[in-house]
Order: sequence, then C-alpha cells, then structure tokens
Amino acid sequence: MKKVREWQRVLIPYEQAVEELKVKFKSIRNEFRELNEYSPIEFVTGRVKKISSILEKSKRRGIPEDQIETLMEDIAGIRIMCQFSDDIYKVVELIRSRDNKDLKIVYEKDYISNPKGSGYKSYHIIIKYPVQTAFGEREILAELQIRTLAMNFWATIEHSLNYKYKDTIPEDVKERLRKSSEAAAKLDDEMCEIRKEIINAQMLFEEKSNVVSDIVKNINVLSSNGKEVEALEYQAKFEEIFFRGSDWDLQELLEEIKGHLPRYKIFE
Ligand code: 0O2
Ligand code: 0O2
Repeated sequence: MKKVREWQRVLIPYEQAVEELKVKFKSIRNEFRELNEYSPIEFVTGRVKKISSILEKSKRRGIPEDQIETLMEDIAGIRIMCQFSDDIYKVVELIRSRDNKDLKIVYEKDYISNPKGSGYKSYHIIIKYPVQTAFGEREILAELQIRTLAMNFWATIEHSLNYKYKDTIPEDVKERLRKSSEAAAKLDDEMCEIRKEIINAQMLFEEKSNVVSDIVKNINVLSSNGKEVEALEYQAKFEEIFFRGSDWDLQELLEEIKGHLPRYKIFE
C-alpha cells in the first residue's frame, strides 16, 4: 500500500483541478450576474476525495491500487447547484460546448431521467481535465455533478444517513427516503411551473405595454395629420378598451388605427 506521503503527492494535481474548475464555473455565474441576466448556476462547490474514502471505495469496487487513478472517476469532484431543474440541462449544454476545448467529456450519467434505486437524482458528467504541474502536463479524471437545490438537500441528508448506518439503512428508512426523493422532485416541478408562469406573465405585460405605446403614438400621428375627429374617437375607444377590454381588443384597435394612416407614418 502507498505511504501517506505518496498519496499526498498523487492528490496534488487533483487539488489543482478542483480549484481551477471551481473558478471556471463560478466565473460563468458571475458573468451572468454582471450582465444582469439570470444564471443557471446558483453556486458551486468542490472537493478532493479523502484518502480513506479512496481506499474504501477501491476495496469495495475491487480496483487495484495501481489502477485507482484510471478507474476511479470522482477523486476530483465538482458540484454545480441550480435553482430550477430546467437549468440543469442549460449547464449540461454549457459544459458540452467546452468539450475538446478546456476539458474532454468522457461520458454522462443522467440520474434525473433514470434515478438510482435509493431515490438519488443528479446529472453526472465525467471529464478529463489537463493540469499543468511542476512536472509537466497531467490529465486527470473529474466528476461534475449537476443538481437542483432540492436534489442537493435530499442527497446531503441521505449521504449522512448512509454514513451513520454504514450502508445498512433500515428498510423502512430507505422507503421513507425514496418517498422524500419523490417529494423533492414534486417541489422541483412546482418551482419550474411557477417560474414559467412568472416568465409568461412578464412577456404578456411587455407585449401589452408595447401595443399601448403604439396606439398612443399612432393616435398622435392621426391628430397631427389633421384627422382630429378620428383621433378623438380612437382616444375614447382606447380608454374604454384599456379598462374593460382584452389584450386582443387592444391589438385589434391598433390595426384599425393603422388603417387610417399613410403607410410611412405608422408606428409598430
Ligand atoms: P460566494 O460568492 O459567496 O457564493 P471556497 O471556494 O474554498 O471558499 P468551497 O470549497 O467551494 O469554498 O466550498 P464551500 O465552503 O462548501 O462553499 C462553496 C460556496 O457555496 C460558498 O460560496 C458558499 O457560500 C456557497 N454555498 C453553500 N451552500 C449554499 C447555499 O445553500 N446557497 C447558496 N446560494 N450558496 C451556498 P463562495 O465560494 O465563498 O462564494
Ligand atoms: P462522496 O465523495 O462521498 O460523494 P458508486 O460510488 O460505486 O456507487 P460510481 O459508479 O462511482 O458509484 O458512480 P456514481 O454512481 O455516479 O456515484 C458517484 C457519486 O455520486 C457518489 O460518490 C455520490 O457523491 C453520488 N451518489 C451516487 N449515488 C448516490 C446515492 O444513492 N446517494 C447519495 N447521497 N449520493 C450518491 P461517493 O463515492 O459516494 O463519494
């Protein structure tokens, strides 16, 4: 078995990779925020697996010590948390767009479409990542886990229970965990629906305010073209529709006003 000092040496490029990847994903989040745009990344964490966990996992999986670095894919791990489940696939696309640039995608595991028996949900991408060390370039494997805040909450609790029970969680607790994973998924779906509602409402509001501003501008054009009577009629109609009519009535009114104007003077 490797001496602890040797392990420390082995883990140096993994530590560097985790630091670099954290900076890269946090920068994506910061870029969106600086542009006042919505960021699909809420926050990012990362860790290098502890030596004890590496040894325990290699024993459990029957991985020979000299093959740990080529067969254990999550010695370097990055976790990207998203607010909404839709964001996960946006982050996956962002990562795919960097394939063969600063990282190489080895394969992907979609535990969201295919959750694990435990109820675990997350999107995993295994990558190869080049690290420049004092002894030249080293390409290491890293695991990117992309999940929602609700998935992360569930996984954190379940992981700590596993730790407490040393992989022998009683059957009734397992069943309750599976149920709570479904509840977390329902929460994610609800939040996604609310988000769509908010975005739709914002778009409808924007559309209505554009139509209103076009109506007002075109009534002014009618008036300045000597069509004072029509302008006053449309003004009254507009007030009536604005307070009592539908968005569709407003759109129709705009079309009607445009019909009375020379083509080159229409606002749209
Ligand atoms: P910011 O700008 O405050 O988000 P390190 O980079 O070493 O400081 P590391 O190793 O990435 O930290 O992991 P750590 O300490 O677990 O936390 C990583 C980042 O995630 C920290 O922000 C935390 O504030 C943030 N974080 C943890 N839990 C939550 C959470 O529930 N919600 C939100 N929004 N953020 C959380 P940073 O990296 O200091 O930067
Ligand atoms: P850590 O560092 O404690 O998180 P295996 O670990 O053998 O089951 P494999 O093939 O290495 O599986 O990869 P897999 O299944 O993609 O899992 C790798 C990591 O995903 C795990 O790392 C966990 O972080 C997470 N994970 C997978 N399944 C579960 C689960 O049922 N519950 C929770 N909470 N997390 C899970 P490790 O090795 O556990 O290490």
